[in-house]
Amino acid sequence: MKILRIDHLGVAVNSIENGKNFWTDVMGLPFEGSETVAEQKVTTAFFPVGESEVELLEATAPDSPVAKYLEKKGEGIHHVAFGVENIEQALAELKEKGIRLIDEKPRKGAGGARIAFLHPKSTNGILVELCEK
Ligand code: CMX
Repeated sequence: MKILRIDHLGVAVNSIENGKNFWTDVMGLPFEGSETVAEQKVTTAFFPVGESEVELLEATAPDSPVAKYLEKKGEGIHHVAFGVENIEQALAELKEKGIRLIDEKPRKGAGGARIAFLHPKSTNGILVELCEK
């Protein structure tokens, strides 16, 4: 498995509209636009930082994973995404090593990326996303 970079940090927020000023006006990051990923029940907004990005996540439905997270923990870092060269190969290797996969096969994420999540119980309590662009 080849990890290329930290692709993005996913930050759960109650409202992108209210949350984005900190990242633009205070931190000085550009706002790259937002996109709703219907399959994940989230709206995302991206703020590039070097070769990585901050991704704000707002739930689009009460049963969204992000809505559940906000209810339980409040706003904060929701996941860390690693860019990989070959996501199928990475998932096969991690499964072989006994890591609990949330997604056995990649699914569609924001920006046309192919993504898959690893369960926090296998990863020191962090929701890890693999992402191939
Ligand atoms: N980070 C760390 N731990 C998390 C977590 C997160 N984001 N979400 C849940 N957990 C923990 C819970 O606290 C819980 O721990 P305890 O058992 O110690 O209490 C455990 O994981 C299981 O959580 P749960 O509430 O019982 O189960 P959920 O139904 O909330 O499912 C998870 C959790 C991770 C499997 C689910 O949220 C999921 O499939 N996430 C992946 C998809 C996703 O988050 N999509 C949104 C992002 C979209 C994008 O970037 O495009």
